[in-house]
Amino acid sequence: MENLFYVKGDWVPQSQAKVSILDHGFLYGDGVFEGIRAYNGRVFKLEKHVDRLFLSAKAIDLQMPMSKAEMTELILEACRRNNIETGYIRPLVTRGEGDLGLDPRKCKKGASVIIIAVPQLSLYGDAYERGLSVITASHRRVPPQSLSPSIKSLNYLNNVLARIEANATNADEALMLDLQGFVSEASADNLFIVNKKALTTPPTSTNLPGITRETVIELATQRGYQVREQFFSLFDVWTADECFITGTAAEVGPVAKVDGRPIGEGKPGPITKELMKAYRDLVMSTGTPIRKK
Ligand code: PXG
Repeated sequence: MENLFYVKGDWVPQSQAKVSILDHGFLYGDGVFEGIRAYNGRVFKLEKHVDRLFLSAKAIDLQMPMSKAEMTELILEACRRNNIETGYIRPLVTRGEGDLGLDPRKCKKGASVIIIAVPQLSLYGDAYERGLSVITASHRRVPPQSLSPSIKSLNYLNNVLARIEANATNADEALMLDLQGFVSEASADNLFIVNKKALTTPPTSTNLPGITRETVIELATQRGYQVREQFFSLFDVWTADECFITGTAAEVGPVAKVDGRPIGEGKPGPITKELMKAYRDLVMSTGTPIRKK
């Protein structure tokens, strides 16, 4: 059975799901999106993802064609139509079809809403047991002075380029620095370092305020770990006791190596492993039910 996607008001099989080549999402990356996961018949942190989608839209002055309640219901419906108990959901909202000019006023039909939902998503495979190998990308994260990192926009070229650098050295992920040389985040994940039972992650002024990041801060605090949000440099990563990335797709991903240097003992550290388990337990036991009981 083919996946069914929501495309501008209709539910269509994946092979027939299409948008106009004059859609400004395609022409200019002019739009916003979310990456959401469902576990065990529930959508994890659905409200937070819908809130962030609407904030991203607001920030780019994109008029959402529906309410948050309607968007929430559509995401749940996408799971139901695809028989998803555990899976990945990708709502996208583009500026819509316009002409070849940049001017958003040309997109007279209004925003295009698309919802992709697929059962399962496997990311790094066995890398979770051995730990991820990460490199530092040579080019810098687009600075907040140019584009707010809080906007989850359809323009990910900066991050894709970082990923290409990781691929070139067979690394699993790429770390990005800000213009000042402080650590910002990975290509699609936030980053934490651990030293003597204290966690540090960069402030969100230069990276996406990740929902997994926020969740991990809560889980770590509940477990008595100190969590600091402050800038740090590559020295602090290379010499950390432990390091991990966080993201909806990656969950809590242990980092074993950065730029060829082993982190700690070069394998997932004990606090990282504790948080990986705590995160797993939380995603498996909370969330918005897909089906009404
Ligand atoms: N930073 C960036 C730049 C991201 O795109 C995160 C951090 C983590 O945020 P959440 O809220 O998910 O904890 C993201 C996540 C993927 C994928 O397939 C993930 C994202 C975007 C595109 C692809 O892993 N966003």
